[in-house]
Amino acid sequence: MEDIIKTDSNILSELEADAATDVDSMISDDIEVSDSESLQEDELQSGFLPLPSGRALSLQETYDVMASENTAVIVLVGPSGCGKTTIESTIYQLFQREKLENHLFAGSKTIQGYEDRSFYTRINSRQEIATTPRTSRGVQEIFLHLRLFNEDKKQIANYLFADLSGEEIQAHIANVGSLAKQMPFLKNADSITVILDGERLANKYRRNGVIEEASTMIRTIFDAGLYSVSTKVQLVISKFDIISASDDSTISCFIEDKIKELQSLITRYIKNVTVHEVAAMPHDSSFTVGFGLESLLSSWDYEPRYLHSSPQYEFDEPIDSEFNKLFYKLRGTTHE
Ligand SMILES: Nc1nc2c(ncn2[C@@H]2O[C@H](COP(=O)(O)OP(=O)(O)O)[C@@H](O)[C@H]2O)c(=O)[nH]1
Ligand SMILES: [Mg+2]
Repeated sequence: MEDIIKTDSNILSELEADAATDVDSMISDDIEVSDSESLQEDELQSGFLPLPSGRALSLQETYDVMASENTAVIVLVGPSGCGKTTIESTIYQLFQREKLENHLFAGSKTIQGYEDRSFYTRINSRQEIATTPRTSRGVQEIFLHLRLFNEDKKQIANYLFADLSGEEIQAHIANVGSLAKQMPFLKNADSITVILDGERLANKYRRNGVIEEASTMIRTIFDAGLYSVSTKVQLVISKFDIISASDDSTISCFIEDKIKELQSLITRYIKNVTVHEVAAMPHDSSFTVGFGLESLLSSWDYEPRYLHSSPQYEFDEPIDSEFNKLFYKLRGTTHE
């Protein structure tokens, strides 16, 4: 009797040992790693696509976004140092804290692009002397991407931002044909956002230059026919904290007059012009970070030209079917 019991327990422990080896081999990292390495090589050979880098997108790469969902293309123009990159990266950073004007962050294909640009201007640190790096990039990779959910309209819209310095535009001024050819997205831009450097506007020796540069840029773009009937223009006075700190009424009178002149210049081409005072990264602590950016964001709102999906689409089936819930989720809307 004792022998039988012994034998049984021997069998049992053998079985346990076998099972343990199986589990060991199943969870062994070594085997996993070597398998997956050889698999990866095979996959690469059969032409697998690399993962997206998250960096700024090329024009080619924006087509996927534009073809799949409603998309607004926004081109920021202004001379180097006027504050374009700071406006773009501060908007992204503000979304990490809260919603902006009923817009909720719903993703970005260019997180790395934003992080690169935000590195020097973290709003949490609010550096005394903020040092946004000169935009360094491949000529092709110029679009930053935001996907936002509009709570009021219950709609998802994509925003593609390109910033062009005066110098880049200047380089094409001599040949209007080349401006159209090299920057075809300008023609289809939903918004052209002209940035006037508030720091230079606050300096009476430099302020005339700001207005001259802006009107040259506006004429260049519009004379080349790079706009459509639905294009909107925003005139943005950046670094408004500096203007406000100067406390000089002649500056505000000058700005008011010149803005009117620029507005009437633009309305020769298009009607939809708005003016915005912005301090994206104020040095003066009496201004909040991102001052004026909410109103600017609203002015960029997507307005349908070609509808990708009908926002009011209704189902015959009961609303709570699992399929419908999935459909609403994919579409980026809720069913309320
Ligand atoms: N005082 C102040 N400085 C700003 C503001 N926005 C940007 N700047 C500074 O202006 C400089 C140029 O900004 P940047 O965004 O790189 O200009 P870009 O060349 O047009 O992209 C940087 O040193 C920023 O810190 C602002 O709202 N207030
Ligand atoms: Mg820049």
